[in-house]
Amino acid sequence: MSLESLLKDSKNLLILGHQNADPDAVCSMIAFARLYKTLNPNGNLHLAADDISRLSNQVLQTFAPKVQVSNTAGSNHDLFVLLDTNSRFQLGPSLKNILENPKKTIVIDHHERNPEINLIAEHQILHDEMSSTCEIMVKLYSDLGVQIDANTADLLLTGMIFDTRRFFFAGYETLSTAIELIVAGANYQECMKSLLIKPDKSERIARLKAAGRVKVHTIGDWIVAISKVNAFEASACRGLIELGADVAIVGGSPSKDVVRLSSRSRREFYEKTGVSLGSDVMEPVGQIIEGEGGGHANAAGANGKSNLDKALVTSVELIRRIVEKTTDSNEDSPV
Ligand SMILES: [Mn+2]
Repeated sequence: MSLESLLKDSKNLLILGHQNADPDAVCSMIAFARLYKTLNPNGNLHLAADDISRLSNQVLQTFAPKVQVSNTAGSNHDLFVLLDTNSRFQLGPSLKNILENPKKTIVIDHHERNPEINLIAEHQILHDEMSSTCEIMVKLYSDLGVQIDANTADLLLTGMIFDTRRFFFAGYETLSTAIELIVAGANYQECMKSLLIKPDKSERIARLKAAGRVKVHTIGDWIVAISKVNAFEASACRGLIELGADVAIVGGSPSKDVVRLSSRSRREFYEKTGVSLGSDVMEPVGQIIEGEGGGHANAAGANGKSNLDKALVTSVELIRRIVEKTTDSNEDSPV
């Protein structure tokens, strides 16, 4: 069945975005709601996401202050649309059990395909070559012959700017679509502005404190920054990376018997040294702080009870050992 007839036949549509819905999710949800109302003016619809991000709230305030995104699903829906996600789990705790019937479910997404997608939805509009769900939305409007109004163009362009990191990840197709939206009436400057957000005061103070207390270690050509702060450790790590570190490790002890560590590295650091912050650093350091650690190659953390200083020193030593080993073996090998 075509998307057009599915939408025309539905009397009560539920439009879902992923948890902590980002601007791409929220903006594509609104655009889809408007597409539905154009094709089916008498239809009812409900927008739901487990929660929406602070930045998405700001975008809504700017372009669609009257739109309500609920954290509950409502009832009696005869059609479900999942936007910007293709997994049940991503819907979050309050909505993950809401999907009933794959025949009544549509997934529209640009993320890597979920192997279980056929169990969720019979109707799939998947474009992993596209920058964002908002970009897919532009294509759907054009396929269905519906014009994009200026306000919807603002929303869609904002979602695209967000998901492409201000067009860092963009090519010919994405840029042409952005131009198409500007021609439809989107105000590029307003879209950019809606995405500028100042972190909370407490978060900015934590980042500045972390910068003030930083200890800098150089390992080969790499700069490893270590610091201590008792709140927003992950944000402090990102701050230190922005200042110039290749690796940042920030630890804190916000209360007695609580030790937390957060770490971040540049992608290039992992690619060239092979040091994975999750398995090579935070996992072993988790034991030192009498807790557990892990995570990804470029972003990892650990939670425990004690030995914060020892953990920070050990983190640097673990990194040094691997980096020096890889450098040695590179020097040994004939070019
Ligand atoms: Mn997205």
